Amino acid sequence: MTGPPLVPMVHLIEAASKPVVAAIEGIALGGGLELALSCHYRIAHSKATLGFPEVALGLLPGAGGTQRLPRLIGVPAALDLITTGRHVTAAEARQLGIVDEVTDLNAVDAAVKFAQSVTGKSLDARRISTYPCPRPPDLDAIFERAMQQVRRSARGAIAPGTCVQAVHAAVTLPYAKGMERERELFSLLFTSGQARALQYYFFAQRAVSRWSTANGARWDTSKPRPVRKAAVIGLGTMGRGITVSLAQAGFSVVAVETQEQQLSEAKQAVSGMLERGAKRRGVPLAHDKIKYSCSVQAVADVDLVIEAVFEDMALKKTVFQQLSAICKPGALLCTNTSGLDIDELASQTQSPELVVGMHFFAPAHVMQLLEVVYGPRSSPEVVATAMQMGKKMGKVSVAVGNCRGFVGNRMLKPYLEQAFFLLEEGATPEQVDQVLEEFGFAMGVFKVSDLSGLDVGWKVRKSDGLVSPASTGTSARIRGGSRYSPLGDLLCERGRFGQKTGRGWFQYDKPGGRVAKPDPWLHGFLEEYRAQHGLVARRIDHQEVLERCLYALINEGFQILQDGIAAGPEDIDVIYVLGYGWPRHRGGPMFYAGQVGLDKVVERLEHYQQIHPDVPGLQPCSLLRKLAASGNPAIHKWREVIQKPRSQL
Ligand code: ZOZ
Ligand code: NAD
Repeated sequence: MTGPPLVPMVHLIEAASKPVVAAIEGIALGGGLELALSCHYRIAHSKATLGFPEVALGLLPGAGGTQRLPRLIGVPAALDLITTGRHVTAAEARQLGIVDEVTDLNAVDAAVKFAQSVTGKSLDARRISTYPCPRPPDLDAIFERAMQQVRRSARGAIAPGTCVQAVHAAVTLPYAKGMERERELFSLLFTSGQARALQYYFFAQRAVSRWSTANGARWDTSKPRPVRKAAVIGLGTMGRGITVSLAQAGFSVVAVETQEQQLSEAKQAVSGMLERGAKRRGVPLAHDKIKYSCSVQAVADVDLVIEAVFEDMALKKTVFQQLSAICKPGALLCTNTSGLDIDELASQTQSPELVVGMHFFAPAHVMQLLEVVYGPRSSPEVVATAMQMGKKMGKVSVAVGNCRGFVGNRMLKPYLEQAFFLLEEGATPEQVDQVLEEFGFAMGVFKVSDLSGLDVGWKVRKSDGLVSPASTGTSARIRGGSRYSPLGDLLCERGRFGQKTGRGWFQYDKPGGRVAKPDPWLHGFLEEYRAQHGLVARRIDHQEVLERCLYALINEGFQILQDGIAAGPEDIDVIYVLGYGWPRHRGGPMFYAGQVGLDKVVERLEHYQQIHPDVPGLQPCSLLRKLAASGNPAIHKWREVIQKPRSQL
């Protein structure tokens, strides 16, 4: 590995005896900016964008960028740009000193004119590699802070910290030595699995926008309908965030609750979110976009409704019947259900082709994912409209088929189930979460459960007939012949719904609090539970926690592919990275499985299944076995092996 071929070119340009002026139009990201920094002058069009996004692909600017940029704009600004990959406008680039001039006219013409004006002037002071790197007095503190910052946000990704080391070399070493260090560090990143995972993920996220559905609708043939006014029904955990996302995207919103008290609490929460959004992220304040109402009649003239009432099929059916009667003809009726049958809801309406799932993720104003769930009767243009709405709200929309839990929550079920079983066998929520967070998840599964609300899953289990508080002995932990853990149900029976009640798997300082603290009450409760069920706690190592939780989730992912619910492994990976905080530098669960080795995943699942024969989720599914047996092919070859049900028609 000798580094990118751009290196000799940038050195030749910089060494030229004639002035070289970079004319920057459009985007100068990565290699483009490397090239521009090797020039003696830089002129940018006012609409140009500049930056070093390499860190997001698991790399660093490897053609001298880490050595030149701090020499040009100073260490703190260079660290910021290189470690975040942030893009800057031409105006900011001018302010930082990256470009010499900004023009609203043709940048090439301006650069030629500029070159003529500097002809004959010495270039000695224009070769950035010859500049001494500025050394502010608090240099050590700057690097210490930068390292702390990247450690806090990187969640195990190595590129940001390596970028800091490369910039450090610019300050501590002469240019030539610094370039050697940059090359070494680049090579380290290039050969790490993380760069491959991040590059795979980069293309996966683009691939999901070219969606297609099992009944033949496609991104390039289905035209979205115009939507100006939307409504949200139910302003709880999810409805509030959905309202904020819609208003911030410029839609007029009618927000509906059942009673004045809930409405006024929701209004206060929504206003807070809008104000923090404006303050922290510069999003325009959008209070005036929202009208609040306690009457569902207020949605009569909207183009699209998103229902976000309790996860209760009977209630949702009533709401859909009402909406079908009240809404104007052609209005889209969407549900934010976590996993109920979209088609059953569609059947309550006069126009089932207008019904589609718009499944947001908690916290809904922050998480970047939207699962668009198409039922067998959802029309192509309705799917296209929901997909486009997600995009307008700044989210990545992924089209998925209709089944229990769709893609994300269907995989979450066996993952959460393993986490419950681990508690029964001796683990604590903080231990399980620590292992998952060390792996790189933004939050462990128990913290996520507290954030979402334990009552959401409880309502579903109750309606499925799984919750039977009276049963004791082994039957309390068996349902339909399979192992079942009632732990979540027992917590809900005690009013522990998570963050919203201030108690769940963890304790919080108040209802609505966000800082999770271990709860001694829960430890005592788990001990009592184990004693009552004759379970003996054992020490469970990190590897077992990780393998059981992740491989059960991954196995379900393969089953989903086999069933044709997700179009491809990329869709699943994007859903997990953007919807559930899966570490991007591990590519997503399906990519990760390929990196571990599909045969190894099968072998470990079989191992755990032998120990827990009453857990069907540990039985490797046939697609996973088939792929493992065909020699662990690269992920882009999986489609050749996947036999989708539609291809058998
Ligand atoms: O930690 C980041 C994250 O991504 N966590 C993972 C969240 C996740 O996995 N969500 C998916 C839940 S599952 C789901 O939604 C599907 C479903 O159908 C569930 C059905 C029930 C199933 C239950 C079983 C599990 C997160 C983005 C949360 C925070 O990241 P940062 O710490 O970098 O963010 P900040 O501090 O910059 O804050 C950004 C905004 O997020 C708010 N926030 C942070 N922590 C929170 C939270 N909101 C609620 N609870 C928390 N614990 C924070 O307040 C800020 O918003 P604003 O409005 O204050 O600006
Ligand atoms: P929640 O209990 O926090 O809020 C539900 C709200 O709906 C309550 O404020 C309630 O007063 C209101 N409501 C009930 N009936 C109503 C009616 N007829 N008209 C208007 N409002 C009504 O629930 P939530 O967690 O926000 O979940 C809402 C929906 O979103 C559920 O279907 C859930 O499965 C789904 N979902 C939840 C999450 C999550 O993480 N909590 C994530 C994605 C999807």
